[in-house]
Amino acid sequence: MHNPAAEPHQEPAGAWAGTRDEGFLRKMALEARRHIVRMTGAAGSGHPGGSLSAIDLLTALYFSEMRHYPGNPQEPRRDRFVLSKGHGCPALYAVLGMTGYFPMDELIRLRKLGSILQGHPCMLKTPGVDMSTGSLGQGLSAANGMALAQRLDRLDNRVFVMMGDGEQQEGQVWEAAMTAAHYKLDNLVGIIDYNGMQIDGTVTEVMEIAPLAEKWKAFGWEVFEIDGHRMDEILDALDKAGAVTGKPAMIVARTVKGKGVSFMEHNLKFHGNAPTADQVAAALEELEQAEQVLRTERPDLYRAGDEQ
Ligand SMILES: Cc1ncc(C[n+]2csc(CCOP(=O)(O)OP(=O)(O)O)c2C)c(N)n1
Ligand SMILES: [Mg+2]
Repeated sequence: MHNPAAEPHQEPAGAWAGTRDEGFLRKMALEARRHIVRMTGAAGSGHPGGSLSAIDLLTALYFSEMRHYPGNPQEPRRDRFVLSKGHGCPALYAVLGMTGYFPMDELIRLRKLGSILQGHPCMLKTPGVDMSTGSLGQGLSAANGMALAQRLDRLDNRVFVMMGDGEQQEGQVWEAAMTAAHYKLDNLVGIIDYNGMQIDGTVTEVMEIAPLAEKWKAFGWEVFEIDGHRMDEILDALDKAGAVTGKPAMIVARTVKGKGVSFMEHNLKFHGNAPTADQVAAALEELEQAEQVLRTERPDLYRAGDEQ
């Protein structure tokens, strides 16, 4: 019988794998934010707000937590990631590019005809994308299937899935929540990007989802509530989620839509609108200032030759 676990496999590539260096992760998140701003600006469309709220979490996943193989995207032992809030894909594309799944100059071709980087993630086009998403509410169901399959194959890899807070209003999410608990999927970790905003209003105005953590607990999940922009809290929650046995784990991460670019923060306009050329310049200027702060705090990260 075919047993993928018995096959030789590549170790994760790149110096970032498994790092706990918060300064390094903050540096990567800043770089990813610049890519998000540039690529949506170049595309003239896309979803910068929900990409910027998710990017610290995605940076921790791809540069620290996940076992993945950019040089061999189909490696059977890879952890899986499902971006259920598929419109946030500029964030995913940034970390996939930075960790080496494809050349960085692809990023600027976001949403172009024939590009490998479509407006929503496509598993047939983009190396490193394991599930096509964009229709909200479906990702957790797909992740459940992956987690069950990996259990059947006796693989020890894990499945991570990120959902939006507005997405919690989809009924399918709660069917999938029951399923994961019923099957005790402790190889599954969910993350909710709780930025308080959806497409055309706050989540509270459109359809309240609170008390969110309590709901997931009631559905049989172990729940961790964190600030989704603090690397220490993110790493700690991922550790704890990884240690949960007998049930799935959910990280409810409080975030800010548009985080890191002041005029995008809490601004509904940047849910689904790209920055203009002037706004791209202003955003990059702000991110450069943030980089200066980190450079002062952690000069070791910026020694000549260490620049990425
Ligand atoms: C089934 C479905 N309905 C509607 C949409 C259109 N849509 C795209 S993004 C979005 C809002 C999502 O809000 P949230 O889940 O909070 O995402 P975030 O704030 O992280 O961008 C909506 C309604 C969709 N993609 N799929
Ligand atoms: Mg939201």
